[in-house]
Amino acid sequence: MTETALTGSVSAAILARSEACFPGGVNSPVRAFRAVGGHPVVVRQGRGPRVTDVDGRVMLDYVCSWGALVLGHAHMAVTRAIAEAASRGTGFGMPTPSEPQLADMIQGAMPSLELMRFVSSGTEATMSAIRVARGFTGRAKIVKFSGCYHGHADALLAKAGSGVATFGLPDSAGVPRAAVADTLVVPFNNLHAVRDVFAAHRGEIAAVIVEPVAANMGVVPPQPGFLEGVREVTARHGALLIFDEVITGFRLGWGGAQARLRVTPDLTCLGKIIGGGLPVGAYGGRRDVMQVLAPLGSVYQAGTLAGNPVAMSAGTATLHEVAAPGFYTALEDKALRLAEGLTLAAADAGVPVSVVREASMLTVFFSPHPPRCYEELPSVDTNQFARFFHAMLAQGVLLPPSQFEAWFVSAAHDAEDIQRTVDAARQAFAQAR
Ligand code: KE4
Repeated sequence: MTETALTGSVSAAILARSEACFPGGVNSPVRAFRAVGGHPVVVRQGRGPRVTDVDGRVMLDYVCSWGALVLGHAHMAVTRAIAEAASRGTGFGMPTPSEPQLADMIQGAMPSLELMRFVSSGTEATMSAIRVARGFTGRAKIVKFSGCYHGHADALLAKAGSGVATFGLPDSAGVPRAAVADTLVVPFNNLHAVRDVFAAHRGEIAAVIVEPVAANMGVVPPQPGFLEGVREVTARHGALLIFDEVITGFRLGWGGAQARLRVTPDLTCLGKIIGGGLPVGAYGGRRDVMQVLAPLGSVYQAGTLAGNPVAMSAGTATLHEVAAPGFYTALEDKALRLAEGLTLAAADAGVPVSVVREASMLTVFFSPHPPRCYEELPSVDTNQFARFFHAMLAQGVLLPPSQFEAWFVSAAHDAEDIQRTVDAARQAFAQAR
């Protein structure tokens, strides 16, 4: 299938205009399809598990706004809540009842968020959590894991330095070395490395930030004991443990990864699902830690649209739906059936893949062994994934346009959609060989 097959006249015209307005024609790099080649899909609308592009092509969608749309597109409860909130005004820059309404639901699901603050993106949530940790501990260094992505704040755009030093190097142009000088980068799932970095920087580390189930190198779950070990080391050294649950929050279950894996962080970052597809992020945790924030304390963080009532309403409507008894069981059953079907289809096609699933998110790694950390990713065949991606797209199934992202199943995907996806994969694996 040629890469341009899916670009019709309207898509091409809109992409041309977009390229005249935005670098690469997109407002976020991954949307440009650079990792898989070809032209981006230009979406006109979404409904349930499907999106329709501007040339009228309908596709089953497993991007789901990068995980935010756990209910699927344009869920009636969410769109009604947005319209109703907007009819009362789109924002006031003043406290509104919508903020504690959403916060109460979050706290009910994740009691570790004794105090929290809403922001407008996951990046703002993690950036602010780092600042709070540094303000609370009076320490400057932070530890992150290679392959974990926490948004684009300078201090978190760091890649592993060479050797034991583990000092971060800028992972992007425009990030000065000074900005990552206090960022230590160690391999995910490597508890020895965590212990070593704390031993080497005794009393200097403010926090460890981690995706409790990594999903930005594809889905890479923690090895047994890893998170428990990180929890023990941070507590012993007086450092804070920050769970970046922007993806896993309300994705892995009502209480997110911290409930599912039974490890309680000091701070949690949230996003995506809590906004129901609108721009919402949040960070929160221990009361004593969060009280360093202005106006109570001396750590500053602010935001014009933080707690925006329309966005709050979308989040509240979404959490109300996912709180329904049996919601996550049904969602996870679908993802299990999809993962099993994909595994069988690849085996029948003689294509070595590892399907890694955590609850309702999964990644098909084109490698016989599932990667346990970023350093094991080179064994994955990204060219084969790109061929598979386009073969699926040609059959009307839209996957995340990168081998190192997660597929998201929504409550709107039904048994027929799952079967259709597996049938398309049967063909696509054969074509990707
Ligand atoms: P945003 O600033 O993009 O809302 O959130 C940043 C972020 C923080 N933490 C985690 C674990 C994340 O996955 C993200 C953003 N996720 C990516 C996709 N994996 C967003 C897609 C994009 O960058 O366009």
